[in-house]
Amino acid sequence: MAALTGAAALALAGCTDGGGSEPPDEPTQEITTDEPTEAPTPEEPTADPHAIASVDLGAMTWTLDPSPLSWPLNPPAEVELADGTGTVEGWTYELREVVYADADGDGDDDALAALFVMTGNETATQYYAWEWDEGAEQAVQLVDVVAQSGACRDAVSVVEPADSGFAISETLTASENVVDCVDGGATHDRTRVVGIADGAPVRVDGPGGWGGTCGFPASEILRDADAGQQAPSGVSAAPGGAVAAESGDLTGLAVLGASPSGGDPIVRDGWNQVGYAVEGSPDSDQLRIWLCGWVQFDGP
Ligand SMILES: [Ca+2]
Repeated sequence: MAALTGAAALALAGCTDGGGSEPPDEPTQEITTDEPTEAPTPEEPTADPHAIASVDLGAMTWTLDPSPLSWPLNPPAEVELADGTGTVEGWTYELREVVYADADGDGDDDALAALFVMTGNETATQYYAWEWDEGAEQAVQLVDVVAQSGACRDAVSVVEPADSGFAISETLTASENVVDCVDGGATHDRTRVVGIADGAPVRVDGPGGWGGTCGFPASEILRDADAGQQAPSGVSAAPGGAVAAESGDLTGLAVLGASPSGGDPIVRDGWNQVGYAVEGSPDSDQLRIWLCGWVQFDGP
C-alpha cells in the first residue's frame, strides 16, 4: 500500500510537473511495472475446454431415442451403464468410441459417442451427442440419435471432429430397400457435419437442416412453387422453429414418415418432419439424400 501510494504520488508529481522534458518519463515506467501484480486473472485456468473428456460416459445413464426411426424398434427408455456396459430386459448396450469436438460453438468440447446395441440376433450402433454444460460442469445427453448403423441398414464408416461439429461419413440405403438384405438396391455415400443448437442436433454444413435421423417419403414430392406455398415460412432445422434452416427458396418438399412404405407422418410438437430441396441441394427422386427439417403446416 505504501509503495503504491509512493508510485501514485510520483506519477501525480510527474503529471503536474508537466513542462519538464526528462522527469515525466520515470514515473510512467514505475506504474506500468506495478500493473501485473495488481491484475491477476484467477478464473482462466479453472475452465478446461476439454473437461468432457474426463467424464466416463460408460458410467452414465443413457436415455434412448423413442423415435420409430431409431433401431432396433421399441427399446427400453433408458439404460444405466457401468464399466461401459448395461443390460435391460434382454437388451445389451456397450459404449464404443467417443469423438470430441466443440459442436455448439461455446468453446468447450462436446462428445459424440457410439452405443452398440444387441437384442436377440439384432445389432445396431447408435451415435448419441453429449453436450458439455460449463455452468453445471456436466455432460448432458441429447436424446435424438444423430446417426446409426445396422445390418442390412444404413452404415456409418467414419466419425471424426470437424470445425463446428462432428463429421459423419455414412452409406444410406435406398428407402424402398432399407430392410431388404437380399437385394440391397442403390446406396448413397455422403459426409455431413452435425452440430448442436438449442439442445438439438442440426447440420452445420451446406444449407443446414436437421442433424438427427430422417424418415421416408410419406407424401408426394411437391416441387417449385407448390413446395414454397406449402411452407411459406420456410423450413426449421429443429421442431419448434427456434433454429431456422438456411433454406432459401424451396424447390422440393415431401412430408416424411416412419417407414419405407410411408407409415405415419413423423410429427413432434405439431411440427412435421420433411425432406426438402433448395437451389443447389440434392433434388433427385432418391429422397433419403435430401436435406431434412421441420415445418408447421396450417390446419389440423
Ligand atoms: Ca461446446
